[in-house]
Amino acid sequence: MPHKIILDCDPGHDDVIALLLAQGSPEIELLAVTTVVGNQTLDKVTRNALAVARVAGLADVPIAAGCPRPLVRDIEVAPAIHGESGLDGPELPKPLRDVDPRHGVDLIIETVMAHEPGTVTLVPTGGLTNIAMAVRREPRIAERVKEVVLMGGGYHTGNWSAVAEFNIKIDPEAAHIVFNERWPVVMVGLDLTHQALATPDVVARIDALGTRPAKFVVELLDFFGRMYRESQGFDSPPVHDPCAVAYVIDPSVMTTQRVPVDIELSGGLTVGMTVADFRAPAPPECTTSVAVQLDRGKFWDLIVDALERIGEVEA
Ligand code: PIR
Ligand code: CA
Repeated sequence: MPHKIILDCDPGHDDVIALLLAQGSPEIELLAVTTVVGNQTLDKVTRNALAVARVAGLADVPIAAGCPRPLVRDIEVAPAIHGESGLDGPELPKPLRDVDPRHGVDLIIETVMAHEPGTVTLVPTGGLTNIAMAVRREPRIAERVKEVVLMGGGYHTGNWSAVAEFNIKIDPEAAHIVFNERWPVVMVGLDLTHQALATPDVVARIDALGTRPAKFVVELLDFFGRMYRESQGFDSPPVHDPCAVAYVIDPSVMTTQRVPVDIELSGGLTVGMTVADFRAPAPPECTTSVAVQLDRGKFWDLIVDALERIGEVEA
């Protein structure tokens, strides 16, 4: 039985790779894609999702737009990393399909409630606004969702401040809601994703596939890599978001540790910090865990295999 997931994203270069990984993996049944303000404004990231659906040959999965701004804070986007479009680099095809008329938050709730309890995994790869709104609007999803496997946070490092990661920092109140719910949360944070560097050998493997979707990924990584080099001094760019999907496909792709995690909301220097308490043992009521160590070989094999399965897609 494949794992049913809802991908809640803000595409975004690495969000696109997460989408392709989900689409090309038989272990995953993609039930819905929802978008949220983050790397760029909601209209831009939603347009990107629709365009990428065409690149990936994603036909029947609904794509719905969610929240256009964070719960409390002002909008903060990331053009220095993802460009003005949110997906600068490759030429984007005109979308072939329309956005689903439902609100993204409603689509999340409807989808979770329509499936058996304990069978749907939420995979957020952007800010947590939609997920927080969904669980406030329909609290029963907290028991129904199997788990929340999110890309965000970091217990030793930040990228949007010294101690905060972008997805958490842009909507810390939403993150606070999500991390304090009863559902299990697996935090796939920067500690893990900074091990998923798209080094030249990896890019060459993807390039060698020769298909249109693979070329699209290579062009994404080219732009993303340049931005990461210029603005953060990385030799190769970390592909954050597919790490969360990879965990759902095969949890043995990384090690995790069960530790309490909470979100800083009021610190002068530390707003959006994911405060992880590594003092053992974790109390029995602890529902959060953090990703620690990536099996790089397994991870890149999953990406290459998925692209291979997607194969050639008609333009
Ligand atoms: C990546 C992101 C935002 C800012 C930077 N500097 C890098 C996006 C990615 O899409 C990912 O989901 C997360 N936010 C990593 O912080
Ligand atoms: Ca993202």
